[in-house]
Amino acid sequence: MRTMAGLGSELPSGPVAPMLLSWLTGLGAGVIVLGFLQKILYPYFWDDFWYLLKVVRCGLRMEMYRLKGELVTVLDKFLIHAKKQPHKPFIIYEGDVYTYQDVDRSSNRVAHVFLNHSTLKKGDIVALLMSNEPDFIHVWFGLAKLGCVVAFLNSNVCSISLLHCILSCEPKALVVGADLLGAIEEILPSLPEGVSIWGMKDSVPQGVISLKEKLSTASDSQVPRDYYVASSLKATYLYIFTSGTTGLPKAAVICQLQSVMGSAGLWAFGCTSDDIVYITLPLYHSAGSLLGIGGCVELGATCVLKKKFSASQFWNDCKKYNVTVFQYIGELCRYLCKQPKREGEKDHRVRLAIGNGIRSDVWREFLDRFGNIKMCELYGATEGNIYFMNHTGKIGAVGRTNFLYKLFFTFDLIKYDFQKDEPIRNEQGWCSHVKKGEPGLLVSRVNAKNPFFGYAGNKKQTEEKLLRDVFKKGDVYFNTGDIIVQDQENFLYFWDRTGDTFRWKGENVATTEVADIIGMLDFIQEANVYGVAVPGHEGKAGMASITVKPNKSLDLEKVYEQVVTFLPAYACPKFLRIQEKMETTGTFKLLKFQLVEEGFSLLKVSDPLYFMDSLKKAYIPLTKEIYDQIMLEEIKL
Ligand SMILES: *[C@@H]1O[C@H](CO)[C@@H](O)[C@H](O)[C@H]1NC(C)=O
Ligand SMILES: *[C@@H]1O[C@H](CO)[C@@H](O)[C@H](O)[C@H]1NC(C)=O
Ligand SMILES: *[C@@H]1O[C@H](CO)[C@@H](O)[C@H](O)[C@H]1NC(C)=O
Ligand SMILES: CC(=O)N[C@H]1CO[C@H](CO)[C@@H](O)[C@@H]1O
Repeated sequence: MRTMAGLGSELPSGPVAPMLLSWLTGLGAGVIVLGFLQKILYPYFWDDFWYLLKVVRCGLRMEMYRLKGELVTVLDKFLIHAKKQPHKPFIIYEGDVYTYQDVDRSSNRVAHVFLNHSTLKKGDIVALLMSNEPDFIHVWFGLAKLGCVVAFLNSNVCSISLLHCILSCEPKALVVGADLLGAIEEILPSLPEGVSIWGMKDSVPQGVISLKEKLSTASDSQVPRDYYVASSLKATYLYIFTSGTTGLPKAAVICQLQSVMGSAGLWAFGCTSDDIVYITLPLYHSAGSLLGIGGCVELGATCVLKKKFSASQFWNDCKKYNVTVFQYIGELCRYLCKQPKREGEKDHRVRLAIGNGIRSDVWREFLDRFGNIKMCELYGATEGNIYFMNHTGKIGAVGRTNFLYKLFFTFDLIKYDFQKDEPIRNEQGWCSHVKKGEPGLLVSRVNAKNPFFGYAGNKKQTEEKLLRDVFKKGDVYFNTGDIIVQDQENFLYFWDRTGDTFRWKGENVATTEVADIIGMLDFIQEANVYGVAVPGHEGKAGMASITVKPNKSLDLEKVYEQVVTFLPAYACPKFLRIQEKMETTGTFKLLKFQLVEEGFSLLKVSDPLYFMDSLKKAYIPLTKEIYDQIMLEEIKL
């Protein structure tokens, strides 16, 4: 999920005073220069100025932590609020109110259970598989109180992919929500013996310990601070799974710095402790957890948590709980716009929405229909070291930059070869900048100020996200994999994603993962997976182009069964294309560019095409009739 968790950017290093000084002189000089130019050249001066001031304030706060050698983490902030405002609602879930004190005590209980009945200690990793519910936060904070690193598992992921995720982060324990115990039964025998498994239910399958039962007798007293005190901003805090650019999901390392910076997001957009924030996005992504929950903790605000987004209940919930802020992804706004019109749609207290991926047309329609809500787009990758916020109010833009911003975040847009799917290098081997208005690959310099912490236990994939020797020998850049355009006024627009992932329903789909699953079928020669644009949908729908082994025949039923069994719903290909032969590049990479261009168009593709019919639960031939219905947005994908 792209969020602003990548906000963790200025990690100060080197002598403090010169750094502070350079920031301040930089800012001071900038102010004077801009003052002159403002009226003619710089209409966004004040917007930029206030925004930068906040960035500077955040930077100074980090600097203070470093100076004093004492870090106030998100957990520390939570404990401060729990003491100061114990009776203030922190979480509202299905009508029940959990105050700051309630959550504090419940998380103490979790901590005590593990102290009492396990050998978990500071630095141990615990995987958490849970839907959005208060227990997610109780367990997360409870384990944080023991200094454990919690790895959030995507609750849509199942069977072998889930097993892979769990194994890849080498946890000492796995905690599973009541509603997800069924999902792990199948993989229980494959889990290593050293992993203890805890279920949030009274009756649990064999081999699982009932956390719920133990909680009922656990103490709710405070855990000593020595258990969790964070040694530095670079200390690992969480693992959050992302699909990077290739292969199965990977655990991105989230350190204290990123979590503290992420929690400043709501504040940076102007939220206060009086705000009531509606979170329907999954907590296992950084948007929901770091920005949403972390943001509420930072402010001491209230969060209305929803198990799952529901378009029909959305505005009722907002009215019922006096919601003032919500978090979105582009799809969410589109679904809300598609709901039948009702009376009094502008009659609510929502004033701000924070998220990403809303398209200009939806953005306009949304404002027209639901009233004057300030939409705050932001850009960033969970594991990345760069972020943008639209702090000026330009529809469609993900953010804005200027030379001052570039003092903090050294990023560049470089020329990209879309056919070969790699950055263009000149004869000397260097990359080059694109001109304004041209799409380029967003890369961000990795150095002490903008660190990249990589993926847990995965050197190879960490290395794959990095570009080296970009402009000069020895430089290192984080490859966001996103193509961005900067216009003449320095607004930044999201253009496309490169490489081997695409986004669908707010999740990243790694094409190699899908291809591997299909490739397991014995009649498949090769599977080439990519995303295709579909009218009226955010992101790209999955398409698998396959070739069948000689003397074998294609069994569509088996393909269907295979993908729905082993892949989360959002990753199942919506379309199949059956090719005779597959073209590869000189380096045997499958060629995708042409295939993506042709999409599922009956006019351009002569190969047989199939469509996943979710009602018939089968792949059916893509007829002219179905094709037209998809183009007219009459079929829900
Ligand atoms: C430890 O476990 C026992 C038995 O379940 C329980 O009675 C006791 O209260 C627990 N201690 C703490 C500190 O939670
Ligand atoms: C919402 O605000 C109204 C008016 O201030 C108040 O009467 C009501 O109790 C509030 N509802 C909730 C759930 O806080
Ligand atoms: C496919 O079948 C034909 C005839 O039945 C046979 O000659 C050929 O060797 C087979 N090819 C493979 C790869 O099995
Ligand atoms: C933080 C911020 O100012 N965001 C702006 C992003 O763009 C929308 C477009 O209307 C503005 O309303 C927001 O104010």
